[in-house]
Amino acid sequence: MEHHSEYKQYESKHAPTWCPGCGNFAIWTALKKALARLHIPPHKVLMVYGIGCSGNMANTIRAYGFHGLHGRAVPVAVGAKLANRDLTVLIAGGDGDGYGEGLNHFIQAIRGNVDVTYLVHNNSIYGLTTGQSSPTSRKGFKSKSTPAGIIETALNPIALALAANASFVARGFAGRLDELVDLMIAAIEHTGFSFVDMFQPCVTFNKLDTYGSYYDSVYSLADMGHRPTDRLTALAKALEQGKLPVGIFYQDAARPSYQAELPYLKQSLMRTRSHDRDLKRLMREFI
Ligand SMILES: Cc1ncc(C[n+]2csc(CCOP(=O)(O)OP(=O)(O)O)c2C)c(N)n1
Ligand code: SF4
Ligand SMILES: [Mg+2]
Repeated sequence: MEHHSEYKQYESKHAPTWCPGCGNFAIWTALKKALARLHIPPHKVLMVYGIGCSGNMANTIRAYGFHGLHGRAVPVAVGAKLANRDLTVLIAGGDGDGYGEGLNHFIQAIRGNVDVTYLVHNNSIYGLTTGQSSPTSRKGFKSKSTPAGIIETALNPIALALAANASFVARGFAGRLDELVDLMIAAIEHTGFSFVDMFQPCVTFNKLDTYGSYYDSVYSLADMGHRPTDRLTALAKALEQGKLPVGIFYQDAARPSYQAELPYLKQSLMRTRSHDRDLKRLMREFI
């Protein structure tokens, strides 16, 4: 159990602007609980946000933050981690941001196994732009952009991550808060690229993937005795039809992270070598 004052230290003075009942509230709470339980102080945390309702968490978490371009949160986070490995770097983005516009970055980050944690608020819709189909919308889903139903089949991000050989693959659900906190903790503690897809009901624009539909189909992998050490078993779970397993699908704790394999970074922090450069002009561009 986290200490209340530790939890509160991640709260900014800005309240979220999400619709009442949005699954993002639970993810926001879970994130603060996970950081508090890990005792990571705010000045050691960098949150990198995608663009979307998910990314609008940006000013509601008290930590370092970078609200980047749509689909480009992952490479920003990777760059920041390589520059300063002392930071705990987390990415919060949407399914459109990460599995649509930014999909290639996702796969390349998996290949590199850079030590960042990627949290995807998967509501199977473009929420911020008021309800267009996303890469995880179910086939036939009707939305503003697909009034006759989407023709494309839905992407399976868990299977994709496993096929690309991600070293940590998990899925949570905003309706199961305690489990989500545990998954976030395990992901942050994992050395290497850790990926958590999170079912996040969008109560305003997605009337198909609701709390009710998830409660009907979600079950815990751990309760079923799943051991997350075998990639093929994990893939079979990811491809299961009908029911939706949540928990850790797969973890390879032995695989070295990108940083560990780069002699240049082993010597000293990249940021400590930039003192002799004039960074003021660069800073002015971003502030
Ligand atoms: C390059 C680019 N393309 C499109 C947009 C418009 N846009 C902003 S948010 C968004 C979709 C967000 O959907 P998702 O990533 O699923 O986040 P959600 O709002 O559902 O949390 C789009 C298409 C943009 N800002 N930049
Ligand atoms: S539009 Fe959907 S995802 Fe965005 S805040 Fe509202 S309920 Fe949440
Ligand atoms: Mg979305």
